[in-house]
Amino acid sequence: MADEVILLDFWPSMFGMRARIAMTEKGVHYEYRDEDLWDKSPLLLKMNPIHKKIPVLIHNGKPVCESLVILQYIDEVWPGESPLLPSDPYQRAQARFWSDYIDKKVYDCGKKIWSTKGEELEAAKKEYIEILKVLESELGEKPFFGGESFGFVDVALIGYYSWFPAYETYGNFSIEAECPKFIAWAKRCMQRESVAKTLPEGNKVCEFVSILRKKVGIE
Ligand code: GS8
Repeated sequence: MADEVILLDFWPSMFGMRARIAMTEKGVHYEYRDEDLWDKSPLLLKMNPIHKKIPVLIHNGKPVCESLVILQYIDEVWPGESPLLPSDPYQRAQARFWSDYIDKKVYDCGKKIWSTKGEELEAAKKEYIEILKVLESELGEKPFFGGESFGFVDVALIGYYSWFPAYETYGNFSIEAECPKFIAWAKRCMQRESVAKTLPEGNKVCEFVSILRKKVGIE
């Protein structure tokens, strides 16, 4: 019997993008279901009763929650010809370390850029650039975070790139001017079909962020 794979997701989510990119890379056929996060489906509440968040991957009826856990699961179930995680235990540990760094730093700081004003916004922009500079130094001269090929950390990080136009619009700054190496890496990732097909248009994300700003009362 063929695998049944369903992804509960929400189109602007950089967490959901991780699962979409990984499954496209692996050629996994899945059913995409866009959730209304302000009116969550009974299926989402049933499949992720702990956090009630997307993304949730439902594989033959069984849920897997948390995007980095989903990413590792996809890599283990469908290793294919090019696994996302390296085989060397030390390199694997490094990939997990940097994905964890991304989760702890990048999302929250990005959120501050579109949801604050004045001094708080200025501090958030400064911190965001510092975080990207740390990532740039980890990337070094390599084309991708794991080395020569597109891998785990690239998948974990690239979704944020689709939010950059929104950060730049509402933060009134240029990320490319500050972090050209980071942008060069992002453009390299965008050459992959899996990434280009998955990331939403920057102006669509800007429109969505404008709605979020109204919701949090900043616009
Ligand atoms: C984060 C998922 C998340 O924040 C992961 O999967 O990596 N650590 C988790 N999902 C958000 C949408 S994207 O910002 C979500 O589902 N929010 C709904 C809510 O908080 O009610």
